[in-house]
Amino acid sequence: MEATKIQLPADFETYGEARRAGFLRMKALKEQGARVVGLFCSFVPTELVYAAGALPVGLCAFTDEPIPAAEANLPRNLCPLIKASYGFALTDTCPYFYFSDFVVGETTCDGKKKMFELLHEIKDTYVMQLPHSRDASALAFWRNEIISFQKKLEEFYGITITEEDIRSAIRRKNRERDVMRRYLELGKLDPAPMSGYEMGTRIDAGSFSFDLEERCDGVEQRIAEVLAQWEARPDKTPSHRPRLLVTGCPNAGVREKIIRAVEELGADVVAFDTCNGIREKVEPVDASNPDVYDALARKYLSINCSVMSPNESRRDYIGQMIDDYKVDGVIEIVLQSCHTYDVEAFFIRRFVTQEKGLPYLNIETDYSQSDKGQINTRLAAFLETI
Ligand code: BJ8
Repeated sequence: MEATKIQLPADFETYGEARRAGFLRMKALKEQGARVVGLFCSFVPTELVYAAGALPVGLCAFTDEPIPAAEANLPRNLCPLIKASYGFALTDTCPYFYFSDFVVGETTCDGKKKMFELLHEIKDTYVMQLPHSRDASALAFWRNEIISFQKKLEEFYGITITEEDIRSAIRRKNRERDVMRRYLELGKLDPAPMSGYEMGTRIDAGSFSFDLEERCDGVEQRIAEVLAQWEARPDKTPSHRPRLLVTGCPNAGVREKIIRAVEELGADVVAFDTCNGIREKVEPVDASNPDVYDALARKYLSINCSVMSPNESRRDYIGQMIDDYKVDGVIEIVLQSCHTYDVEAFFIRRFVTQEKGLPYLNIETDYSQSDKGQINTRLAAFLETI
């Protein structure tokens, strides 16, 4: 196996650094009167938040620091992401939560939707009722939920959101999706032009630069740099490092002990079927649809998260990614007590091993460091099978 060389750009910011740097920017924006809406999930149509002249901000949920406090009110055997989300609010240690005018939740998984009831006691938490299928009645129901969310924004801020406001936000968000998708698709190049650790971090950290256009421009610039470096590489032979696809739950809270670790062991993470990967970015909102709410409803219902049932489209998409990114193995990350990803892993494992003939590794973990050594051993053994 080739020596480990994770090349990070000189200006690379870790997720924690980007999160801290964003605090001051957010404080300054609030002092200038900015409207801020806190959220947790890819299903929330941020187009409406932008259309309201507000900034959507992803709330802190990716470290174990506030979990002990959260466990005073929540069961211990709950997903760490849910406990951290609530814990940060409870301990008042997430400035983004503090600066949010209100929070938007969604009925994705059972743990989250019940946690939002507790969260509402701390701050106004508006919950979108997400249907869990994609048939015609689900689509009509979700379209109505989107209209209700618009009303919430209008009433809360005392404004009127016009159709043109929404269409303009759709154009801006579609551009963002396109830029992020092109950045993530650099992983199709062989040898891999950058680390998966960088890719995932940059996507997550991007949410802390609140100017959408500036964020897009920064990533466009990084795409150009990466491509120029890749074209100029002295050795033109393909890499022998295993190329991995990571799928499953959001991975920001376990990125160091899984993604960074496997790259240090000699593999390249080239593709992400996750919410900080291409999952939400692959399909734009259809700007030509005359019914703007139908366009939003269709786009967001198509997200291949395991809370949807059935969810075959996730398998289809993973299969396509395996081919397009020339993947040699798949790692599925399941956060502890995440039942939907845990159960759906049965289909993903069978699909990857039997239909695609590739090795598959399932890692169930939480945000603690207690299983770091064991995970490292399993990752090393997994790479031996490729
Ligand atoms: S669209 S992946 S961000 S729901 S909180 S389901 S890990 S038990 S986060 Fe998610 Fe939206 Fe889907 Fe993406 Fe499991 Fe934990 Fe629930 Fe979770």
